[in-house]
Amino acid sequence: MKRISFFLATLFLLFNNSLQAQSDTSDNQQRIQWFRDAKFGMFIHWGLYAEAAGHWDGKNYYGTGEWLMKRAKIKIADYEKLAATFNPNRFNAEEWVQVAKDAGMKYIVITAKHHDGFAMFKSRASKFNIVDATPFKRDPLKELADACHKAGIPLGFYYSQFQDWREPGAGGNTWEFADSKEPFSKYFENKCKPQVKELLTNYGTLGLIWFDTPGEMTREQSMELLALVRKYQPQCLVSSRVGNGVGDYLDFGDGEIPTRKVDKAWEALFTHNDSWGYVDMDHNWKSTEEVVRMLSEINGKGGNFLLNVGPSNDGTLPQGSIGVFRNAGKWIGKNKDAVYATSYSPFPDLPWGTCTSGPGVLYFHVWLWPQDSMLRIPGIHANIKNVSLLESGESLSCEKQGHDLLIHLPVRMPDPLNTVICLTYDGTLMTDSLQLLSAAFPNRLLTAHAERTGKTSLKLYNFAEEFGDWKHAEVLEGWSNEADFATWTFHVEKAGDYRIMLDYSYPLGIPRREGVIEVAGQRLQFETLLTGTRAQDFYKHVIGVISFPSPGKYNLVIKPMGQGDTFIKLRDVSIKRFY
Ligand code: FHN
Repeated sequence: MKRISFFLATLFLLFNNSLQAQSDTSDNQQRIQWFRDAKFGMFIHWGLYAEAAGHWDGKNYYGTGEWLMKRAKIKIADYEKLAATFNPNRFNAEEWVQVAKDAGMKYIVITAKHHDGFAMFKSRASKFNIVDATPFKRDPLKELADACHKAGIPLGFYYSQFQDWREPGAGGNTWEFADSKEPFSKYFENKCKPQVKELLTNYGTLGLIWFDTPGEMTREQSMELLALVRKYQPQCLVSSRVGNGVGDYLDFGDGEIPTRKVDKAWEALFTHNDSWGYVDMDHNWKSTEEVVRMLSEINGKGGNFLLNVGPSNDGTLPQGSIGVFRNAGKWIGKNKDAVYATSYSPFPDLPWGTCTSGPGVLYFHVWLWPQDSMLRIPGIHANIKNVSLLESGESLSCEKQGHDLLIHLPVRMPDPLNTVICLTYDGTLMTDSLQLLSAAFPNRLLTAHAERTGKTSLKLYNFAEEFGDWKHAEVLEGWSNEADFATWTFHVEKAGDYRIMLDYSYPLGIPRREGVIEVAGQRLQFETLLTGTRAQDFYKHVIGVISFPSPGKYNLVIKPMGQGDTFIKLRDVSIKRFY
């Protein structure tokens, strides 16, 4: 049975690559290739909101800073007073570009105009811009464009094409223009398109335009913006947030990493703390370890990691970001072959880290080091030439065990952030599509990988206490009786006892339900715990221990017992060897 799955997996891989090549061809591979190879970019949210830094009228606004005007319902006449004191005279474009280069970031995207309508560039379409309305009087986007061109780093401009809280016809200002009858077309023709044209014609060659929150725009309007970009800068990419399925590459939700492999070029984007714009109270920085592992996880799924920094009102980057970015860059510098111009992993989810790939080469990114120093590569079939530590080049011995490969590792983990192992091979690579249930590490059965039966459905929930720190959960729901269930199929590495935990939400106020997990001829019954009132109130419920009598392939089924109206909203299934 396993042999057949190899064949199917290989067919999938070849077909998938042909799809990828086809989608690249239709996307004009030459135009998109630099983006596919870049893997890591710097997002910069910088605007008038940095002057407020999360404070307004004696009140502190926690969460994302660039939404201050909306969250505090600040009138336009009051908000624009910020411009009178906005003077970021410590701004140095070359310093910023150097921080990006030292971080290993291969492109930069900066906010030219965010939802507040303030242009961070000289604009004839609106006097509410940094040159005409502030004592700074310089055009920072021009200085940044010159620095990027000098450094050979593609520059992109973020433009909020639907929301503009100064414009009655644009989206977003519900506190001053709630009754406005002004058509969107007035803003679209008089400000949006003229400013996009200014960005396309006054700042030299651009790598991309990063449109955002398309709102109620029509497909025709999204296409008009694409046409504008193509007219003035045919090589310039357009992000999918131009709206209506238009664009050269996919941007996922804020803070979202897809659970499935994605064919088109795509980007995952994250704040570095919990805010896109500068908030002087927000010091919740992601660590170098988190940044490095997120980069590898995203690259292992074939995407780019766009990591944000929010400069302050004096024009400097927060020290909390500079240090982490620099250290992440040091790791990348030692492992660049495993990062840039790689493709996604040919394996199902790996319990100890992830994998990136290239022609004839696999890079295993390992951050959970096996206690027995044996790294199991599941379901691999290839004519292996060499296995080594990428950074030192030290060769490692390995041995086949069935369809798996066991690599003998050093006892001590060479790089605790993420140690990369390089495997080179000849000819074709075949991998098994079955996930390995590891005996050495905790295992996650992703809801997206379950086979769903009956009314069982999968839904992506997005949660944000405040914008900027969006969290996401792909949830199995819709199931209510025994005809509705979810099935996972996996390969157990070693016989033994394993503990199962379900991560789910089940609201207060409705009767508890019973459920059952069926696997290896055993049944684990459970009664739902009441987890809370909000959709994001999840709970990790340890259900029990099951025994796998031997290594091999198993199906695990989860379903409600009896009849009822609802059941759990399941976010995750964790299985760990029970010692
Ligand atoms: O509303 C914006 C937000 O302020 C920020 O710019 C993010 C970055 O992806 N985009 C929108 C929310 O998704």
